[in-house]
Amino acid sequence: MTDTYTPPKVWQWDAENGGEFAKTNRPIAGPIEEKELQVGKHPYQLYSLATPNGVKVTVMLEELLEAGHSGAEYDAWLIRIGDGDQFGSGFVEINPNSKIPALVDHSGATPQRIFESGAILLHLAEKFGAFLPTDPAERTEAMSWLFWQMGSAPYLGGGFGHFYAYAPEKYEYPINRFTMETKRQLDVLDRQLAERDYISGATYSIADMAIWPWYGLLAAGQAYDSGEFLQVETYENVQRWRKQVSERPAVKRGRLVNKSENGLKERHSASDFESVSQE
Ligand SMILES: N[C@@H](CCC(=O)N[C@@H](CS)C(=O)NCC(=O)O)C(=O)O
Repeated sequence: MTDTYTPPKVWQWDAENGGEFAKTNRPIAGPIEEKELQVGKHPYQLYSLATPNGVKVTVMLEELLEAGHSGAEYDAWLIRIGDGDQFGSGFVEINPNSKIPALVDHSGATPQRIFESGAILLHLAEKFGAFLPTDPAERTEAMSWLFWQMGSAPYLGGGFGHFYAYAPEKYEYPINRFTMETKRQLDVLDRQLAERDYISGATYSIADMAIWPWYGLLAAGQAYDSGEFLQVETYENVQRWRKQVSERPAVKRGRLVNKSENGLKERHSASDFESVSQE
């Protein structure tokens, strides 16, 4: 490995050179093997993993159930992205983008696939009339923050996280660039939360559910072992909000779903949580 890299005229795929993600990073889409998905008895079938993008959806489903929407019962199936489960034919049929989370809504006349965590949150919020304000101005504000998260988190996860924590070698340029952006994003949230209890206003919404698993856990020092490096304690409003959200029973449960260690690999019933600690 040299310190500099001169790109060749034509990029070549070196399957062994993807660092920790060598098995999953691919320049092509589509399935690599025939593999059907399992289907349980509940209206919602979730295929996911307890990463920040996955947790958004399990928190939303648990919040809906906590709020008494029994129609939101779900089966959650584990997709091990490190083993390439997202490239199985059944998964690619429900998400041609081969990334978790993906949901199938069986509550209508024909099953409806939904991929992209933001689209899943919105689908469920509209279906149950919950966690999205009905006032048009408040709804638009919540949507702005939902889409802010979808556009911003790749700089955190795919940028900062990869170059600071996962890259096989550390380089100053990308670490500086993405640290700057990550701290700027934390400051955006900190200023927003200085004036309101939740991200988009006085009430907890799908905007909080989308943002908390990324920026809440980052602020808690639970992402990329980067708490001290980013000085996360200095974002005081983010700290107040992330603690408030993490106390919600549905958040505690949602975080445990599709977790291969110290959690529930699969979730098929509320009673499944009795076997694991929610603290
Ligand atoms: N924009 C997508 C991103 C989903 C995403 O990046 N999922 C990651 C896990 S957090 C994944 O499945 N990675 C597997 C891969 O890239 O092969 C969403 O919000 O749903």
